[in-house]
Amino acid sequence: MRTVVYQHPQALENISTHYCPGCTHGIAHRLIAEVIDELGIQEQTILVAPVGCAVFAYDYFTVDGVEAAHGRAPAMATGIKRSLPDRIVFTYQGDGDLAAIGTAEIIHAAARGENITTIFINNAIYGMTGGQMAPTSLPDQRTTSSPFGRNPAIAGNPIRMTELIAAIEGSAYVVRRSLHNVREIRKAKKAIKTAFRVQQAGLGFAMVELLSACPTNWGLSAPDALKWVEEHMVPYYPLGDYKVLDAVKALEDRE
Ligand SMILES: Cc1ncc(C[n+]2csc(CCOP(=O)(O)OP(=O)(O)O)c2C)c(N)n1
Ligand code: SF4
Repeated sequence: MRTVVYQHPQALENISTHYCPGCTHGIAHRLIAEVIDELGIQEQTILVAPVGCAVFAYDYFTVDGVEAAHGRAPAMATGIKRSLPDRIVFTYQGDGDLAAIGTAEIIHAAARGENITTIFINNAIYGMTGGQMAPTSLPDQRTTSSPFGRNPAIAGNPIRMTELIAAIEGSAYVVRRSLHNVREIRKAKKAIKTAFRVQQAGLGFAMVELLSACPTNWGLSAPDALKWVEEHMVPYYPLGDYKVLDAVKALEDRE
């Protein structure tokens, strides 16, 4: 008898990505694709891609996809979902995209309780444009635009988007997970699945933040970057469930 231990997800193209070695965008893509396969929603899913390193995400998923201008993904997803309510619509956004130029879009999509799913990749830096400080960069974090470390007195404090969105009345499911080890990756997949199921059940806005690594712009090896996530990001951005409506809990209980 043959036991299948590895299979390429159908919802992901079987090609190499342009991401740097050790970048966790690839892990996030794989988890989303596995969830799409398991839920059997490949034909009805539409991805709204961001700017940033994931700008070509639509090249990797074998689902329909569109590209939004910087930060506008939740607005575009809103329009698509309202005109095609039978589709499963998700945005995939970095912290520069979601927490800088797109702050207004994500807050108002949550406030309206849009029935869309957002996967928020927080790597504490602008990856694509050369490693500048992002709203999520940690105090004292060195970036190309804060070479002496982020000084909150000058640059302001990092924004904890998950806590912010969870406080908004329209959101239904808002959680933070991490991709720095296998145990956390498994938890992340479960949360992504719940976030898609929330949309299937019509329960409203769902967001999963994933603490992620950018070894290239952090100037670290791939293993050290994962350690940096665990040792520096997790304490500042605690993992956990920040908003789970009772109706969502009922969904999880049925699983
Ligand atoms: C309207 C607009 N402003 C600025 C840019 C430049 N830009 C492209 S990607 C990016 C940063 C993206 O960082 P993030 O969203 O954190 O994603 P990452 O690259 O880290 O995955 C910026 C500032 C742009 N493309 N469009
Ligand atoms: S620059 Fe950073 S976020 Fe972008 S692909 Fe490379 S490691 Fe990933």
